[in-house]
Amino acid sequence: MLTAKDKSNVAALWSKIESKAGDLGGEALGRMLVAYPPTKTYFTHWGASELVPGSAKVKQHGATIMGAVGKCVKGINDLSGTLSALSDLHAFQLRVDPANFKILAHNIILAVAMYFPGDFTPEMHVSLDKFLSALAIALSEKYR
Ligand code: HNI
Repeated sequence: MLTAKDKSNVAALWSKIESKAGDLGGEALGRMLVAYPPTKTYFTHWGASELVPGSAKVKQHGATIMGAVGKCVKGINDLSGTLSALSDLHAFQLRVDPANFKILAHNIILAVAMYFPGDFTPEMHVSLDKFLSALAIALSEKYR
């Protein structure tokens, strides 16, 4: 469960990283595709040349994902409601195995640590990890 402290940590961290959120998302998505190659199967419609770190599609979609993460920072008290439509989309149209949400979350944490090493204290790490875990659970809700 996210404590009040987790929520304030996430809000504080987000205010620092928000202006770079698009870059962070591209970094995280590009790394996910390389380090966890089965995740590439969901993006084959982009074509092989785009399924690499730094491609236009990866940058653009990384920014899209982080836009949704930003909405979740604002909607942290109602993640299920905030992610309801996106959960539907991932469950019934995109058919993404929800196990992958944790893999992307791991890569987002990694990218935050890379870009903001000074702000990535152990306390921020644990709150960000708990927040992204809660986000992944909410994004999985429509699967059942
Ligand atoms: Ni995800 C599309 C948010 C995890 C595969 N995804 C989106 C969109 C958002 C989004 C926003 C755009 C929706 C729209 O067009 O209306 N995705 C998120 C978030 C997470 C996440 C917040 C977790 C933190 N998605 C994942 C994972 C995979 C994934 C882990 C697969 C491994 N998502 C997709 C695919 C699309 C997508 C595929 C469609 C891409 C496209 O080409 O339009």
